[in-house]
Amino acid sequence: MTVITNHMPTAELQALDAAHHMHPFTANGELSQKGARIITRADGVHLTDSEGHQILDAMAGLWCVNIGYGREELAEVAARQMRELPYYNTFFQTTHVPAIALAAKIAELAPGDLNNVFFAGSGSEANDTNIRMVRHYWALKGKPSKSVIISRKNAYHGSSVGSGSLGGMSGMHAQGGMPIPDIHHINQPNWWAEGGDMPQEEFGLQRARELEEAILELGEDRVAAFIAEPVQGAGGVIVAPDSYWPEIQRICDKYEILLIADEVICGFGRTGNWFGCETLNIRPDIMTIAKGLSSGYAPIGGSIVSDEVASVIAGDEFNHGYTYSGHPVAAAVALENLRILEEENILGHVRDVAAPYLKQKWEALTDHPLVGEAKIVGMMGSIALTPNKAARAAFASDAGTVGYICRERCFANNLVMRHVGDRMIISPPLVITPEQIDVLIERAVKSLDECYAELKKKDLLHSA
Ligand code: PXG
Repeated sequence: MTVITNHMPTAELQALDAAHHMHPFTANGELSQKGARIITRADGVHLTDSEGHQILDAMAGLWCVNIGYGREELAEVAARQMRELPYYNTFFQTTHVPAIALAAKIAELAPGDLNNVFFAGSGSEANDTNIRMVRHYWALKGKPSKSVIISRKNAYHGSSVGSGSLGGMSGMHAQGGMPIPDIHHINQPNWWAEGGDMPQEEFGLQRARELEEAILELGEDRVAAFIAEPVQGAGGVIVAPDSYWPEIQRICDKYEILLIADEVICGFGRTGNWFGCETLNIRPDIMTIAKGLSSGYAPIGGSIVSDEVASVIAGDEFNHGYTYSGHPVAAAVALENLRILEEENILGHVRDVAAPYLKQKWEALTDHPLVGEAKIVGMMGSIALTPNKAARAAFASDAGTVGYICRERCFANNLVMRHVGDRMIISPPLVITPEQIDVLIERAVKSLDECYAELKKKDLLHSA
């Protein structure tokens, strides 16, 4: 038997990892040469690696550790639930207390008539549920031809065959036979990269109206739903111009189109409200949730469904569900996470303290010679790196070359700040303090300076 402790030398752990562990979204051959960084502990907003480095995690894990690491209460709740009822299903006319309590709590927090929860184990699973649910909804309403779901290029909705098809990541579609039929993608509202000479608000309207054009082109009788993240996360924290969402809402209202807000990143305080659609004034029929629901302490996701849609679905057996739908341990952990978010007024901390402070510091990064635009909503932000701000130019090098260099500098400076192409993104734990934000910004500036120097040295400061 292989016994692994934190005291095993890093190189040996890396060798075992390289020999047996296939990493997601990774060129594993390349990684095995280099060796993965091994994270051993975490507390608050800090990670510790096997070499003892203290790293400020400005990504909250993978956009999920909203309450920060190391909350003992969640560990205790999990242990208690495992002793009492580690598992039972919710399929055959049974239920259990954690699933009941969590569904009721989510219904209380969700806006409008979003009062019904279908649980899943992840965001991907929840979006698979959504694909089947909206199509089944229209079939039950006597309109089975309404099966097309409209989504956006550069959206991320998960990695299963269904949710990956909903997403608009061309690199994913190129592998493994995606997308599935009847998914249609329109352009994203990314003004910095795609807006050309158009004023931002006009561009926002134009991109929203692509939804209307698609509905008219496909035929209203073919379209089931439109799905979008309130703020695109994995696509690079793309914040739509202000004109975009009101127009999208108008179009969904005008045509018989269900609106699915993918709140997997935006939900549970990330934008300063419980849900991103409250921040952006969107009225969805379904919301996808995961990540911040449990602050990542246990895998759980779900779909929050309007009374109208749920009542139609209730008219028939919905042949769908997962072994771990509403898993009692995950549900108990999520419930405790929501209690902490609520009782410690963490959303208030975001709105009144952390987000205004971070916004001011983040937007000041545009003073740096490499930084074009800075975007931020609540506690998710991005900066676009550019060789020429006035022209909003992309680099001549392959997209992501510069972003990767910057990310490597950040890692070396004990900061987790990710890159998506040549945009740098952050999504720190919501509990981050102003002092910790100062450290985040200090390390980001140092990394940008070092990146700039490296680009000069390597002669990479050219526009495409
Ligand atoms: N919707 C959105 C908006 C997401 O961001 C999912 C659905 C899928 O959730 P699961 O739990 O199945 O992963 C996500 C996940 C990245 C990255 O590189 C982002 C996600 C996942 C993995 C990597 O930023 N988001």
